[in-house]
Amino acid sequence: MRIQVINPNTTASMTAKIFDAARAVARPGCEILAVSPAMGPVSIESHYDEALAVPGLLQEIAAGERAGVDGTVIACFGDPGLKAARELARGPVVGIAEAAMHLASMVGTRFTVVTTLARTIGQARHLAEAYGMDRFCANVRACELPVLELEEPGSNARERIVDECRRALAEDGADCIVLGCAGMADLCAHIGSVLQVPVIDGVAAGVQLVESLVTLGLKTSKRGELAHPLPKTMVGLLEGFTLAR
Ligand code: 2AL
Repeated sequence: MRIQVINPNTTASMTAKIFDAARAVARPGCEILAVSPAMGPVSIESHYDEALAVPGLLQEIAAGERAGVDGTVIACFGDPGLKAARELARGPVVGIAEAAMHLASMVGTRFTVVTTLARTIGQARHLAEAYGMDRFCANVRACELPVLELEEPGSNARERIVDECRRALAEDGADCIVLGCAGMADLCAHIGSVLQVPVIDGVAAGVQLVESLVTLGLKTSKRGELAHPLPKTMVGLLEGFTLAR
């Protein structure tokens, strides 16, 4: 089985970290292909970033289809371009926010999402509602940590995230934690061992869910809304995205 894990931002160190997290949970015989787009923002922490990350992400989805991957994980907590990716892909496509929230709902009764900047709180709340997960979501909290600070070796990011998780347990009534950024994947085990509650990293959750779907022979439905997009001419900068008949 081959699973493509796409980091929708263009920061190579984060893609490498995501690869390590995916590899660590992949079953024997499962090959992980970790990629990031050739164009787009270096980090995704606004709606603008998210919109501009999607074209490069869809290029990687199309490349994965040509390469015949069995399934895909979109490794950014905003789950950018998820439905569009499902239209292009035959295999299952899972976003890390949907994966983490669903798994959290199965190991606890109320989770808090701990995200990077406060401006990303609205998107996490929106996704929880869209996935029907809001009734399990106690709160969404931010550490006011820019995504790329997670890539700086000397930063105090880990301590700040642990502190915010502690507040989530003390003040929100949460019994588990969902990490709100793919760049936090390497911190999951540490935070779990310090806090002694389930801590869910969406990258690991997404890989495991896609593996399960592939093992069960479940692909993206091509009947109705998620059918391949219609042939269409694209103009200007997006000319290369034209879908031929
Ligand atoms: C993310 C993420 O997972 N990747 C990225 O660039 N931004 N999430 C976030 N909450 O900022």
